[in-house]
Amino acid sequence: MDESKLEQTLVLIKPDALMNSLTGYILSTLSEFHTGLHFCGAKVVHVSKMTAAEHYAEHREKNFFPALLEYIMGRIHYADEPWKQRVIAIVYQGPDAIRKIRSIVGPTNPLEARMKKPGCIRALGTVVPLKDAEGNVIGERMDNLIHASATDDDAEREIKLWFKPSDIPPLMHAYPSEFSEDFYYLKENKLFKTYEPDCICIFAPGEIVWKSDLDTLQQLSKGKPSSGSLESVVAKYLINDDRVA
Ligand code: 3AN
Repeated sequence: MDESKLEQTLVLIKPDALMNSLTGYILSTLSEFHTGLHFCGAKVVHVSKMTAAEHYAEHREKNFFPALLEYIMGRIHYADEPWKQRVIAIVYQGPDAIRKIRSIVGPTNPLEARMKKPGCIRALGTVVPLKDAEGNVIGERMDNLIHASATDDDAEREIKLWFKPSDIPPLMHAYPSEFSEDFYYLKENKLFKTYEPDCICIFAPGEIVWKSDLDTLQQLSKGKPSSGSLESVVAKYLINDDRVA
């Protein structure tokens, strides 16, 4: 198959879009009829702080980072209804998937989106001032309804963060996967290969996992440096598991 046909991108329908019942509109706008792209993964996720922080790792040092985590975790739009705190994560696949979806999504800032690209999805978003304890404006929160991967590298990192290989049909896997031959457990944010009381199983022998995640855990379990972090693996294999905060 032509490799470009396999291009994949991650979309997150964020809590403000869910609260405003824009899910149907977004799904129709991104439908195969309009974009030529296919679904290859979809799930409803209660976003842990670990997943949120991994997803937005590049913004860790920014002043809007804490507000960004609260936003994607649904704590702003569903403050009093924690069971509704969720996003819809979707993988789309097809020719030019990343550019096509970014173009329909529009600029990051909803005010700019309205000016520069009327009709794009983010034109329906809003910008909220962020204030310090004294009430001084120290920045802004961009409630822009939807996330879409910006580059090939972002798409790979993000799809692997939100989806396990078994969440995606086998013929639609874009990245190498492998079967684990070992158990890997988590306890108090540390990795173990043998069972400890009160540990959580990250993955078990026979489970299909992204090869890069297996490499990461193999390296870390030997005490060696790894290109991926323990959090980036745990955040995904324990999605929707409320033992991970
Ligand atoms: P995009 O989502 O368009 O790829 P990124 O990756 O630069 O933009 O930023 C991720 C998210 O962080 C944005 N969707 C937005 O919610 C928030 N963000 C980015 N830049 C700012 C900023 N200058 N002020 C406030 N929030 C921001």
